[in-house]
Amino acid sequence: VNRIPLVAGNWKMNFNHLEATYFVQKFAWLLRDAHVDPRTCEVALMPSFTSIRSVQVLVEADDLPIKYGAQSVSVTSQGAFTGDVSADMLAALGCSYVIVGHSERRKYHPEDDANIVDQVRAVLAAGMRPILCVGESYEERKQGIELDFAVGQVRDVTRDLSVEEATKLLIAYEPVWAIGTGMVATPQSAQDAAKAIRDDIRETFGDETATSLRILYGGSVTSKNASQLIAQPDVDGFLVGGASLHPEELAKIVRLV
Ligand code: G2H
Repeated sequence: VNRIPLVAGNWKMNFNHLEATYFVQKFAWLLRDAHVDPRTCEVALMPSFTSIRSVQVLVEADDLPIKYGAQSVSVTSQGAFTGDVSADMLAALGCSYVIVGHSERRKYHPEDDANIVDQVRAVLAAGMRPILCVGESYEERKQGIELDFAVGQVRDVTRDLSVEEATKLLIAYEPVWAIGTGMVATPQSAQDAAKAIRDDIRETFGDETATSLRILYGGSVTSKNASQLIAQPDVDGFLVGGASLHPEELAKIVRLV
């Protein structure tokens, strides 16, 4: 199976454009020092909207092996939508990825399944790739229905996609109880969820789409737990939150992948 792993730093609402610049300069140096090869591990940063341009300028100036993207996107393409940012605007900045349906967006914004499907479509139409986030809360895990829940979330969003669209998708399995808590999922439960998701995608979209689908794990990933998680056959990389705010720590995780 030839799935190039992806380590994506989800900065959430951290770093203004000057801090982002400082981070990228330091991080790029660390990647170079570690001889990170983008053909064997892809690296991406997901800054706030206000910092994307700063990241782009540095990446393009030095042809850095760093991709970047956004943490959310408007479902409409343009017009009277005060405060929104369109997929075309992000694509024009050279974004490769957009996180869609992160649990923090589902919680603090009116992002329901219909909105998330529309975001996925908007991202694809603009030529970028969505990273769809799913994952159960502590309640569902207690009831033992975590796999059905995560698979159900994937289904709710993917059911109307074509095979071509589904093939461009990435999925991040992020159990809500593990987000920012220091309580990382065990390698086995990350594997179980990733496998359940891949099996379900296989059923709906066929073997080729399922085999090429990259499934990331997210939730309290650090350089201490990354090795065991990435050793799982269906875990193809990470969406890293807190640990991605420290260039040395993020570079360490990249080196382990
Ligand atoms: C989960 C993750 C990044 P953290 O939200 O998306 O954050 O690593 O801080 O748990």
